[in-house]
Amino acid sequence: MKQYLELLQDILDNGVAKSDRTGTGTLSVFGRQFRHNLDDGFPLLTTKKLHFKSIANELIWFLSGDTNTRWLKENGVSIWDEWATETGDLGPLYGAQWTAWPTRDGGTINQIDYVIDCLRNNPDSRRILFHAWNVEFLPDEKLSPQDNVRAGRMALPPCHLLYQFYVANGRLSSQLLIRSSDSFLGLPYNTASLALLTTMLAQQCDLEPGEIIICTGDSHIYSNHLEQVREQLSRSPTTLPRLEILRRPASIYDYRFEDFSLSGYHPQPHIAAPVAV
Ligand code: DHF
Ligand code: TMP
Repeated sequence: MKQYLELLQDILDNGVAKSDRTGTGTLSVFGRQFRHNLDDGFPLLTTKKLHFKSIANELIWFLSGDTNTRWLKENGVSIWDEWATETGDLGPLYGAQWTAWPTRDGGTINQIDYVIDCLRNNPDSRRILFHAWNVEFLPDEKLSPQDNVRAGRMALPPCHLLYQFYVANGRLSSQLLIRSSDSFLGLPYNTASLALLTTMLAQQCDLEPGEIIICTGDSHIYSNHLEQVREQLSRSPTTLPRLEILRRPASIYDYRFEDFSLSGYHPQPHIAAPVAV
């Protein structure tokens, strides 16, 4: 995860001060990429403690098609609370678009089923991807997340929006486009989540996990994360943990948090930072 720390340094060195929707202010660079071979361990930061349970349960929740925070809360995850209405609704964001993209005849398309079918039956395809940028439901930037949800729109437009997969030599690789990357808070989650999804899909499709590649568009550090970033950059990464999946669930939709066993995760202490809403 040296490349992640290099990206933070790159933003500090080359970032342009930009205003942003939340009024916080950022240092920002555009268009960066890093990759990680999953043979080298599970990419969960060791230079600060991350809450793996939040990452795994968020992914399970996306795959279930749920867009209400109730299940997350019941399972100890609060990372979406700030954007939800008082009833927990977030509008038709990730889970809805991944598994129930609406069609013109009133039906839905499950993009995850499509990806699994391709990986099993047409692994050389160059079209193995799913995405969440459904323009009809994007929020109006002038409204609050909650008012957008009340208007039938997403609370936030997708940040991690295009997932593409690639099979060669029996190994499954993935590439993710993140259009807007909160490099201190969001990016470590997005990286671990992509690694977990890739490992789960590989298991379901009798493949070995290969490489993950993360491409970030607006790659920023919020002005109120600078101290935290410097603290993190003063630390040295240690050995990555290993992820084992303890059983083979019947489908990609049947994973539970208890199926994941993370060993050898010995991170340095958590570094708290405020999230820009
Ligand atoms: N908005 C912004 N400005 N940045 C984000 O990263 C972000 N991410 C969203 C929704 N909106 C966002 C969803 N994902 C945290 C991490 C991921 C996330 C939302 C929030 C976060 O606050 N992480 C804390 C600990 C939180 C916990 O595990 O309970 C951290 O220190 O990593
Ligand atoms: P924006 O919609 O104005 O780009 O704001 C979204 C913010 O949330 C931005 O800082 C990026 C961040 N973010 C991530 O980095 N990763 C995520 O998974 C999510 C949901 C948001």
